[in-house]
Amino acid sequence: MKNITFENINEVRNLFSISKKVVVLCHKNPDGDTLGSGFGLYQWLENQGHKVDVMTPDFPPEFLRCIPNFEKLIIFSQNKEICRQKIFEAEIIFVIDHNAISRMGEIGDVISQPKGIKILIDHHECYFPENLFDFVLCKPEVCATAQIIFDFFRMFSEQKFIDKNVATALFTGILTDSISFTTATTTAETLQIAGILLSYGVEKNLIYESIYENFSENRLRLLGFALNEKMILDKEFHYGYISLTIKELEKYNYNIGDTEGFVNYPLTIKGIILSAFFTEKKDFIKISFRSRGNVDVNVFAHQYFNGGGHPSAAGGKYFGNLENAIERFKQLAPQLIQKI
Ligand SMILES: [Mn+2]
Repeated sequence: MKNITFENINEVRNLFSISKKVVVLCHKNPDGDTLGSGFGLYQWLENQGHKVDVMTPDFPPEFLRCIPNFEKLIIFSQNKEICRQKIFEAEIIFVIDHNAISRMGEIGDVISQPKGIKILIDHHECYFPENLFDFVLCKPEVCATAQIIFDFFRMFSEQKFIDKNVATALFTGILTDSISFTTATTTAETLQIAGILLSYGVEKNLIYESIYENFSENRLRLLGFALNEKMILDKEFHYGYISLTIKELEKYNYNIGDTEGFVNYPLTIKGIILSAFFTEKKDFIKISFRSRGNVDVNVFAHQYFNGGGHPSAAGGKYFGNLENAIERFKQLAPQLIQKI
């Protein structure tokens, strides 16, 4: 495994000197950053004559259709044989915006087998097995993988292959993962890069509309219900949480992506520094965590809830019922908060 640097970028560049078959693997429950990064890379490589396929383990939310070439996404769970074949035939495999096998869904079962050169580009803390990747560009301090992808293009000095489609995809990734340029990890460089991307003609109004003004009535009513009836606050320990059962989700005709961002609401209350959002799934409880200041939910999710992510935004799973998941969280949350 080698970290990609300016010193060895030629080694990576040489891999692309002739047309290659490339597969780009995005993470499960795909979001704007993994798909924006994936399709930015896709268009940039296609513009240089490479043959690229972008895959995810499962379906993305419809509002990400603003990402150019979205319709070319191949869903692994729907096309297992074709995907396996493409992954095994690929000369280069990019893993984008994730590095834990648990984020790869069923692709995780095959990822160690193919012979293709594997390149990881990511902004999560790395827990992957040392020998899985040939090249790694991983910067946990950067707000979005899409920003790192842009850096990667700059290291290549091949900015001429950036076009409006590339810029639109990367802009979407940075916009969504930086929560509209508000996270602590959003820096001057983030805004400079966003500015450069806009100069390629990105229609940011269309992206905003697609992502933030494209909700169903059911989604908004579900949010109302979640905030009004299901949000619990513990003011002593400065945390809040929301939980939703399968039944409640069904009542509001839940669609993939509908609860995106719900976890952020408790954190908008003065004095709350830790938020959790529990969703009941068929076989487990899905949990998202958000925090402020020095409350590290990445380590928390990793230690206690089979997950991980970033210090202020992470996710995990609990294998058991919803009540027990919440109970476990309530037992552990005060310690996490008292630690700081
Ligand atoms: Mn990301």
